[in-house]
Amino acid sequence: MNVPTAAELAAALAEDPDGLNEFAGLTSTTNATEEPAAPPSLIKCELTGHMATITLANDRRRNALSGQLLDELVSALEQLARVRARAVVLRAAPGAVVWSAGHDIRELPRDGADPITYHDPLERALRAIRKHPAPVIAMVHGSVWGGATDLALSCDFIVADQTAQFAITPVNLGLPYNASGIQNFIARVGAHIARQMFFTAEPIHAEQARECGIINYLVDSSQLQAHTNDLAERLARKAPLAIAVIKEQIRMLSEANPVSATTFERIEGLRSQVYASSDYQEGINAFLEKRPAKFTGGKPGDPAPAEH
Ligand code: KGJ
Repeated sequence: MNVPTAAELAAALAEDPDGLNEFAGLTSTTNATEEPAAPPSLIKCELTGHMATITLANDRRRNALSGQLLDELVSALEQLARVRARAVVLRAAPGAVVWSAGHDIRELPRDGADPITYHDPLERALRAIRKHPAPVIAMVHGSVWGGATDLALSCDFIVADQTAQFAITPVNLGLPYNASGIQNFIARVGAHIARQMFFTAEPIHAEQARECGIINYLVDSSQLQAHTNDLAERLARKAPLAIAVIKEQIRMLSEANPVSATTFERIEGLRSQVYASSDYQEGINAFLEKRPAKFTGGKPGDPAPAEH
């Protein structure tokens, strides 16, 4: 994979302390004959001075958030924290019209297990962004789907152009979204817009996304990169320790939402009825077979619906 190791990053920084360091495409020095070839990297990571850019680079799969892509994203963020990058831009490759298609639907479990647990790679990535010490800026051109909307909303800023649209689509899959994700949406857009987004699964377009606080800066496509880089440079000049500690306080205080153990257990019990249902299996089958889903709303144990 072409995400450099921390040692490679540190060496690159040491070689050119005053100038612009770029480490895209640095490869591991491991002898290729010792291990089977790693799959091609699904992200690209570059460091220029104190500013880093992580590019989602799997347009063939519309940057679906597979375990591999998310592991690489988490690893890149860890390495950028070690070299003290002061601002991180998260973007899709130039020309991509889908920023990310969300959770890799092919990797959702089909065996009755909770599809989005605490240890799911998507959840790990969301936490890695929220806990990253430097500000993370999502630069959005194009559509953002499902868990990718949660990912973008977990960033500290969203800079977008008029092509940006954001959808959260678990009801298209019969999937029970999880409590931390729903909390994130309520905190960012309020319960009213969260209901609109979750119940319709329809994309919110750029203007409404700006009005309801999803997008911080809505700019012309021709200015998207310049505006984002300018913001990153301004952030990189601020006191990094103060930013890191204020970011962590905002995270902890906005997540400080006391829920009793009983309530949490009730939420988990309700969710399990959904991922154990035939609707969940139908939602995934319909996506894989490229057809509209036919949902019945039957709970586990209900008799199968009669064919019409
Ligand atoms: N997971 C896995 N594979 C995907 C996904 C995905 N989310 N999205 C796209 N792909 C695959 C397709 O199966 C195609 O594979 C290829 O990427 C190009 O997609 O048939 P293959 O070539 O083998 P496609 O559909 O041909 O591209 P477009 O026509 O450009 O349409 C792009 C769309 C993003 C509109 C479309 O792919 C789409 O609707 N994807 C699913 C979007 C979605 O609902 N994502 C939410 C997933 N759910 C969640 O994230 C969560 C957490 N949730 O709770 O629901």
